[in-house]
Amino acid sequence: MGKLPKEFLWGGALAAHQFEGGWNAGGKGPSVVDVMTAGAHGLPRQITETIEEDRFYPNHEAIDFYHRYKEDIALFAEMGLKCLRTSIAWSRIFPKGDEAEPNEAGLQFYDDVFDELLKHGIQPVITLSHFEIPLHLAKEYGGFRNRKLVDFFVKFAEVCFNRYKDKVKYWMTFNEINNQMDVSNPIFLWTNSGVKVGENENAREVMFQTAHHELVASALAVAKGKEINPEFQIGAMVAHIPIYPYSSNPEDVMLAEVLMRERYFFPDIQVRGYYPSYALKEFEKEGYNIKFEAGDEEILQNGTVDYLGFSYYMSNTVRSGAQEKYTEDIVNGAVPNSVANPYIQSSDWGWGIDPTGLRYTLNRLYDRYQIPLFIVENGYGAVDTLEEDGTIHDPERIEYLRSHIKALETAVIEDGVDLIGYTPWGIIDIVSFTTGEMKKRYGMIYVDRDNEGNGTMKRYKKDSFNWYKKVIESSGEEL
Ligand code: BGP
Repeated sequence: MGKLPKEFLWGGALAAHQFEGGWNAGGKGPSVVDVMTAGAHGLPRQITETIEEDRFYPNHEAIDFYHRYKEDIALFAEMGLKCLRTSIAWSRIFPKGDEAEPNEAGLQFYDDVFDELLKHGIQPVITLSHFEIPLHLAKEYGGFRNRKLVDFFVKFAEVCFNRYKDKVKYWMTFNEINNQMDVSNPIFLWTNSGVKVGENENAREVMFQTAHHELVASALAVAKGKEINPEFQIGAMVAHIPIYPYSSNPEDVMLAEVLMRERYFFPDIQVRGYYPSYALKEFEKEGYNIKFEAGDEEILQNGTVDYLGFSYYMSNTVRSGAQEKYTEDIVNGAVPNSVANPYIQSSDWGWGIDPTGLRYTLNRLYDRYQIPLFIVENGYGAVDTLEEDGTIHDPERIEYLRSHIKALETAVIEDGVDLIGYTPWGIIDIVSFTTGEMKKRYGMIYVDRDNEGNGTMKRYKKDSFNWYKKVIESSGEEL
C-alpha cells in the first residue's frame, strides 16, 4: 500500500481507568468506574453503591501504569509511537469534583507522564473525560443531569489546559459521548455522565437533558482552551458504528438512515454548532422537556471543534421487521432490528470484522463535516496465550489491524480524506470496558494479569509489537 504523510500520527490509545491503577494513590478520589465490578462469565458489570471491601474491582490496580509508567513508555518508544492517546483521570485532579483548588499530586503525576512521553518524542493526545467522573459528582449532584456539572467540568478543563499548555496540543472533551444514547444499559449513562435514571422517568428524556449539559460543557471548554492556547486542536470523540440496510428494500434503507441519527446527533452539534432538525422534531413529538438556558445557542455556535475523533470497531446491519435480538453483546445487541451480516466474520465477542466499513465511515464523516478526522480507537479484542518461551502469537490481531490500516490508507490516498492519525485501542493489555475483564486483550504488549487480579504484571512483546513497529517505520508502506 501507499505511504502516508510523514506527519501522520501513528500511535496507540488508552484510558486512565483501564490501565493506570493507583485508584486512590496521590490523593485521587473514587470515580464512577471505581465502583464497577468485572462482568463474570458474560454477566454484565455491576455498579455498586459504594466500594465494598470484599468485592474485586478490576480498575483499582489495572496494570499499575501508575508505578510503571517509565517502563511502559520505554516500550511505546521502542515501537516508534509518534503519539499516545490517553486520558487525565478527573478525580486525580479534583478528587470530589467540586473542590475550589485542584490536587497538586494529581497534576504532578501527569506532568511526569507527559515529560516522559516527550522525552521519547511521543506526543500526548489527551481525553479530558473518559468515563472517570468523580463519584462524588454522581452521588451528590446526580452527574451531568445537573447543570452544575457544566461549571465543574469547565473548571477541570481550564486547570488542565493551563497546566499542560506547553506539553499537549491535541485534546478531546468527552470520550464516546454518544454511548449514552443506548439507554437500554445503565452502564453507559453511568460511566459517560454519572447519571442514574429514576423508576418513573423517561430514560431518553433524561439522556437528552444530560447530553445538552455535556454539549454546553464541551463547547465552553473548547472556547476556553482556544483562549489559553490558540494552537490547541480540540476534538469531539464519538463511537462510530455504521449501520447498513440488510437489503435494497427501501424500508431497510430508511431504517438504517434513521438509526444513523444515533451516530450523528452529537457530532452534528459539536461540529456544526446547532441542534439538527430531526432531534428537535423528536423532542416535540415525544414531549421531552429539555431545558435550554438563554445563551446556550451562542455557546454551542462558539465552541465547535477543530477535528472529529472517533472509535471504529465494527459495523451493524438492520432489517425492518426483524424482532429477534441476534446477539447478547451489549454493543451490537442494543441496535433495534439488528441482524447478523452474512458477508462478514465476527470476533469472539461478536464484533463484526469489517475493514471496508472503516473506509466507508471515513468517507461518510468527511463528506458530512469537512473537518480533519482522527481514528482514536480501533482494535481486536481476543484471548491471547503466553507461551512457555515468553512469546505470544497474535496473527488474527495483525490481520485485523493490517486490513483496517489498508482501508484508512485508501481513504487518505484515493478518496482524499483528511486524516490526522491512527491510535489503535489498547496498545498494551488493559481492563476491557464493557466486560471489566483482562481476558479480552487488545494489546501489542501482553501483561501477565488475569481476570481475578492474579499474575506477575510482567510485560511481554506480542508478535504484533514488531509488526506495528515496521508499519510505523515505513509510514504504512510495509504491512
Ligand atoms: C470503547 C471505549 C474504550 C474501550 C473500547 C473497547 O467504548 O472508549 O474505553 O474499552 O470501547 O471496548 P471493550 O474494552 O469493552 O472491548
